[in-house]
Amino acid sequence: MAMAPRAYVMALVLSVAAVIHAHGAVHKVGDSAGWTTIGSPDYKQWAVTKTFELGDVIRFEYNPQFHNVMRVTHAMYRACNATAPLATYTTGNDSISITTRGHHYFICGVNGHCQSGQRVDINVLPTTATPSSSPASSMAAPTLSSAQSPGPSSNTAASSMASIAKALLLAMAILFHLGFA
Ligand SMILES: [Cu+2]
Repeated sequence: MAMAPRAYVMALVLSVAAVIHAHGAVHKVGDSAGWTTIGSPDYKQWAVTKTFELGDVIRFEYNPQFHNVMRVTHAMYRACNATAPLATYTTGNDSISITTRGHHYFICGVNGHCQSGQRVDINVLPTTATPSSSPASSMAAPTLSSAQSPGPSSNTAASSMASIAKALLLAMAILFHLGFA
C-alpha cells in the first residue's frame, strides 16, 4: 500500500467531487426564460439538451400570480389535464428533487398555458453514468411508474447530505492518516 500521498489526495478529491456532482445538479427549467408562456419557450428542446440524474433538482422560477407547477401523470401531461395533479407547487421558486428514474411530467395548471406549450417532461434515464462506484449511487431506487409517484421527498436531500458528509469524513480520515491535518 505504498501509494503516494498525492495520488491518495487526488483520488479523494475526485471521489468527493463525484459524490457531490451525482446529487447536486440544479436544472432551471427554461434556463434564463424560466417557467412562462412569454416567448413560448420550447421546453421539449430544453429538456433534451440536459442530462438528468437521480438526486438532481429541477427548479421552476416564475411569477406565481400567473403560473404554477403541477406534477402529473403521462396521460394528464398529454391531455393537459390539471384537474387531479399528483402535486402542486405555487411559490414561484420551486425546487423539486428527482428521486426516481423514468419520466417526470410537469405542466402549468393555469387555463390554456399547458396547451400553449408550458409543460415539460423530465426523463431520468435508466442508466446514468457515474464515474465512482460510491454506495450512494447504488442505493438509489431503481424504477418508477409515472402513474403513482409521490411528490418530491426530503429523503434524497437527506441521503445526499449523508453521502457528502460520509465523503468528507473519509477525506478527513485520510488526511489525518497522512499527517496533513
Ligand atoms: Cu402558466
